[in-house]
Amino acid sequence: MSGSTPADAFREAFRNSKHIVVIAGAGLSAASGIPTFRDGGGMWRSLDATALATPEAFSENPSLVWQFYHYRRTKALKAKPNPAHEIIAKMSVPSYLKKVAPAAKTFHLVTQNVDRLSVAALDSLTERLASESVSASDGPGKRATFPNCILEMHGRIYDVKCTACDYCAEDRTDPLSPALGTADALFTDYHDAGSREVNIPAEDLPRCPACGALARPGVVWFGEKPYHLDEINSIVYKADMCLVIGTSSTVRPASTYAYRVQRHGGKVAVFNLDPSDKDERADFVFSGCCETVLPSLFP
Ligand code: BV8
Ligand code: ZN
Repeated sequence: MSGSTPADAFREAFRNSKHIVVIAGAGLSAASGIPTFRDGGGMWRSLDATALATPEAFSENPSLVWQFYHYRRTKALKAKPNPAHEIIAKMSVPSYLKKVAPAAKTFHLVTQNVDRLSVAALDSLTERLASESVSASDGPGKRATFPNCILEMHGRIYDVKCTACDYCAEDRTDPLSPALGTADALFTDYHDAGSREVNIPAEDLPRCPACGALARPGVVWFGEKPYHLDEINSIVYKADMCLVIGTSSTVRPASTYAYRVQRHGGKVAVFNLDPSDKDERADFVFSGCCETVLPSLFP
């Protein structure tokens, strides 16, 4: 197309898409104040987050791992969705998506994030649309979104899961146990280099309300099986447009999806702050903050 910019070329490709999938990572929530995993050299007390997000770390030092998740839960509870979350939420509503992709049949968000901000953005959008549809006398009820459009493949930070029985439920209580609040107070600055570590006895860590055993955060750790794998595989198989937003694409299997879409002829658009060696295979690369780039592409 003469004189078209990369943005025009992307919008044109997006317009012709039928099955759209977004793969999101920590960069999507950065503008909401949620630290990413690999920026700034160590997310918490300069400890490597990926060394804490393992079953081994938890069985060895449940007190430290719970303090890490207490810190992240507290951050997430204060966080609000940002404009990038809101754009993705709008894409989950057929009436909006049809405006920018008239041929679209399905939309899915596969998120590596556990902060639930994408769900919060979609909930507030559908509530607003429902109230508008009531006022426009279309009758009550939420405007439909694409079915099962958000897949939280690494779990949910507010879920509390038992280490012994099959109890697992959302609990936004903060702190989850008084001892976690006290320990937190000892670390005014989370960059504290892990010194003066407070060792919370297991009996004062979050316990399962059903059987009393030690509870754990309901997230997927390294070496554990992510959620919704089969569903995600069939979504990826059918997708003809994949947006990769705010992820270093270092964690498998999430990092494999974009190029599986491309391998069967789909397009890949990367939205990232930092360039990554995988970008050269993308059809479109938009460098910058997703919370400003996405609204500029989808006004
Ligand atoms: C599995 C939940 C198989 C917890 C997370 C060797 C030994 C053992 C395992 C492996 C191994 N080699 C490979 C593996 C597999 C392993 C893996 O990939 N390891 C990596 C480290 C090599 N994967 C697994 O173990 C997975 N499970 O494979 O199971 C299996 C199958 C069947 C049955 C049994 C088992 C499970 C992985 C899940 C781990 N849990 N999180 C928690 O959150 O605490 S992963 C963690 O990393 C987060 O979910 C995070 O989202 C994810 C990926 O990181 P990113 O999201 O990409 O974040 P990052 O900071 O890296 O990057 C942010 C990006 O955003 C940057 O590029 C930055 O520039 C950009 N950015 C910043 N600001 C902005 C921005 N972009 C745009 N706008 C901005 N404003
Ligand atoms: Zn239990």
